[in-house]
Amino acid sequence: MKLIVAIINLDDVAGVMKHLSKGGFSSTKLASTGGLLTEGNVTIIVGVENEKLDEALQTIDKYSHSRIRMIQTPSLEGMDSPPTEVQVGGATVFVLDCEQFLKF
Ligand code: 2BA
Repeated sequence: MKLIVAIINLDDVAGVMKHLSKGGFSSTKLASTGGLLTEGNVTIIVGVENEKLDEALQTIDKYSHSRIRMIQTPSLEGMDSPPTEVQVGGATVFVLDCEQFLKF
């Protein structure tokens, strides 16, 4: 079994979770905040059987979109520096081996 930990844009999470659920996947949503932008995003965790991993990852990929954000970089020696573009997302995904899955 695998545990997917996926960091997703707030605007995409409803679509991702709806389609995971349609595909028979259970998921849990946790509020999170990006370290660079310090904006809210969402982390979802999904426990999946090994043979269903690709299907779950494809669903997360399909319903997560990338966005361009502007960030203000720190000024140098008091001079204002222009805002810098960063591309955020689609999803940032970690796949972990899950040793045990228990429900009591
Ligand atoms: P943030 O930390 O707010 O980062 C937003 C975007 O800023 C990132 O988009 C990336 O394009 C850029 N960025 C962040 N840190 C950077 C760095 N040290 N050097 C260069 N560019 C940097 P994404 O890569 O799509 O990440 C979206 C969100 O996913 C991140 O929001 C963070 O919450 C999470 N994330 C990304 N990589 C991670 C990692 N290795 N570990 C934990 N969380 C991660």
